[in-house]
Amino acid sequence: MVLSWLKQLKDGLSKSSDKISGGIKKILKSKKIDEATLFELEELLISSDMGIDISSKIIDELKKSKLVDPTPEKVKAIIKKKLKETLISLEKDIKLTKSLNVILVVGVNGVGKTATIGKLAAKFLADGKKVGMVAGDTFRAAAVEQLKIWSERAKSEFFSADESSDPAALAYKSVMSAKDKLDILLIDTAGRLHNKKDLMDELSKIIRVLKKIDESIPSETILVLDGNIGQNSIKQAEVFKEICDIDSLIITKLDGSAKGGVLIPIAEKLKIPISFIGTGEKKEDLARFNSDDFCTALLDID
Ligand SMILES: Nc1nc2c(ncn2[C@@H]2O[C@H](COP(=O)(O)OP(=O)(O)OP(=O)(O)O)[C@@H](O)[C@H]2O)c(=O)[nH]1
Ligand SMILES: [Mg+2]
Repeated sequence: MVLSWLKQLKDGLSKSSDKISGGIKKILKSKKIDEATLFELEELLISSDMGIDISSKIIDELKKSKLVDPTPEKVKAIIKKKLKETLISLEKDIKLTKSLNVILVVGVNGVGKTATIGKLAAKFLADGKKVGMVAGDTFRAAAVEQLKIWSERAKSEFFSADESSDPAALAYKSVMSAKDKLDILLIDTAGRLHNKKDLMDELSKIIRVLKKIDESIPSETILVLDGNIGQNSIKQAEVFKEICDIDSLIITKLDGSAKGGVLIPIAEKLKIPISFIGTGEKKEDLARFNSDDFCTALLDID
């Protein structure tokens, strides 16, 4: 079980790990660590988008280590140790401490909010929870249908707007009817451009209305970011941070790029931890963010 789960994460991150692992092997052909190899290693780390700060810390550590006979395994072990020191503080579990846990999922268009909700629901269901989904993207009929399909897959309750097309009203009604019935309610929201004021105002309204039921709702707000966008995500996130208290990030589509290191500078700059990462389109392709597993997969360590 544990092995297959790690293999799945490794497969999901294989574009990044092929690049890093293949690069390390090539650089270490000279079997020594000198200024030139250190320079190449630093370039390689930076090219995975993990950021200059952490890359230079790793290089300092490699210099200090004065490795005799530097094999890729030994070098990867040093990189992992240094990476983990940073990543461990970015781990975060979604809290499920309430009788009804309302999870609001936000982010710009197309980052993977709806798919991530489907994947989360499948995980919670496997843990024996009663789950509901709210189609808070009330403008697009296709969006409602897309979430409905995920809810059928994950055998979850489904809430969508009838006569009212106001997402805040739908969110309110859904929470009221899920009380005493469900453990978790996942609220999907319309993808919004972070520079469109009216849509951002609508999101504020959803939050305001939820807080009227109980100040502690939503119990978790998750910002979904597309790992392919790289550090531009930071700009998006800053706008969302102004209107919601973001509890954790979910970084998706890490399977699609060789720059899987990008979550490090994103989470560090934003000072928001990471709960899950998305590594594919299937319902299984969502992994709890664990620094040890992530480093093992990113560096392709046995
Ligand atoms: N490869 C890959 N694709 C993903 C991942 N997560 C989501 N996708 C795909 O990305 C596309 C957009 O996902 P959605 O879930 O519709 O994104 P959204 O944020 O809800 O989009 P809007 O509702 O338009 O704002 C879909 O084709 C998903 O299958 C991932 O981790 N990896
Ligand atoms: Mg959507």
